Amino acid sequence: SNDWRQMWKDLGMDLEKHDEFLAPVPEVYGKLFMAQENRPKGMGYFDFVVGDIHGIRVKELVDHKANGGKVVASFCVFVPDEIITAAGGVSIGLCAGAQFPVPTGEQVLPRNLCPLIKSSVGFKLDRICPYFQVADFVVGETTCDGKKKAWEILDEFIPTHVMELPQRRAEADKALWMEEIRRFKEKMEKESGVAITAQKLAASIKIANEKRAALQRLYNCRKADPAPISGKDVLLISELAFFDDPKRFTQQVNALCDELETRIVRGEGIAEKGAPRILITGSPMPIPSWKLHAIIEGSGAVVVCEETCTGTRYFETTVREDGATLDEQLAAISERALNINCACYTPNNGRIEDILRLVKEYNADGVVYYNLAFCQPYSIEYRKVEKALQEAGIPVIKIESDFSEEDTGQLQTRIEAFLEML
Ligand code: BJ8
Repeated sequence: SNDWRQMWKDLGMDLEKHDEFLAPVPEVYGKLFMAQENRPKGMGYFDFVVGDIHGIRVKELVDHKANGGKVVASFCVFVPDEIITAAGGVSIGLCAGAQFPVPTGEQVLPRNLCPLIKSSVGFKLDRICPYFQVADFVVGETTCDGKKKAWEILDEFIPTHVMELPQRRAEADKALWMEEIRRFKEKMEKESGVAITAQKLAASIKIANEKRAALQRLYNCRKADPAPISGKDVLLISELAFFDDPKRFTQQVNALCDELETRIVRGEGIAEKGAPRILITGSPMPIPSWKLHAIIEGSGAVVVCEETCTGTRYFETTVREDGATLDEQLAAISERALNINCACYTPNNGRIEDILRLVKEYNADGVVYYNLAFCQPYSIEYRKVEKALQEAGIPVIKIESDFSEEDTGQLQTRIEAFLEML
């Protein structure tokens, strides 16, 4: 609408480039999502969010700022939303999964770098992401080398606060992260002018946990055969979880779950009963990286779970709600990050246990190991995951890819061959 154009202009966006970027979305989205047969009606809300992806939600953030609130952008599930919310801020997850801004990212970053990082930085440089434009500052983390070093460059374009995430989980590491949590709390208080109290923090922990619980409920629905919802629809919901209003989002996910639970009772599904069930594990799939799900589900299988940060790693670890004092609450928030099994940790055997458990829980027939090109932590960890899966007799295939469409044909062939084997 015209209103949004003025808003985008006021946010300093490149309108021409932005038009070019969004132009193919309706067609791609229509084919991939809207064309699914027997799709749950509860997807209507999420279709609406995508249909107006740079509109109404951005307007809410602009209004939030006009009322004196802060908007904080982040790129990792380790960053504590709870602290941002408790200071009256809004937390927006900005990881990007589009090919479009990658060449621009490559102007300031090496080409042989993870596409997620190049895409994220490219969005800022291209000025085509209104969420980036509306953000007051960015919170980075010292996870993989690529991200850690990219923050130095991003900081030239938008203020970037870096949290030092430890690489191990011993007592000294826990103490370091606890200090980083405290330093971030102080940063948020300074930026917002709002003192974070135990009462405010308790409320924001509850909001974040309720969102996690709704996503867990959604994932539980996928354990049914036939699966009541497609993997791509759930992936989309996970992607939107990073920037939608948390309370509204939680309500909509729960409404969808009511419908899915009814479907399960009736034995209704999106895929046929007995269709091959796939668990995906590996690098995150930020919006709009739908390629792998599209290929798998286009080949007659159904994705039933993602052990990724746009999947179980986003919601399975919650924050304990029994903290009575601010110190106890901050400790609980700090604990959560150390329980997330990201490949940036060493060792990271918990991830292998998670994958084996999830294969059982979701009754998966095979595992697709998704590795973003040049993502070293996940690529190296493959060896251990593969060995554990082989020992358990679970078929696995490693797919290395990026956000471009260049390898679609080749991936299709490999996935089809894998599915035939199951
Ligand atoms: S908790 S997975 S969101 S760091 S940027 S590691 S894809 S080379 S994103 Fe992550 Fe936090 Fe861990 Fe999750 Fe690889 Fe790319 Fe690095 Fe990445």
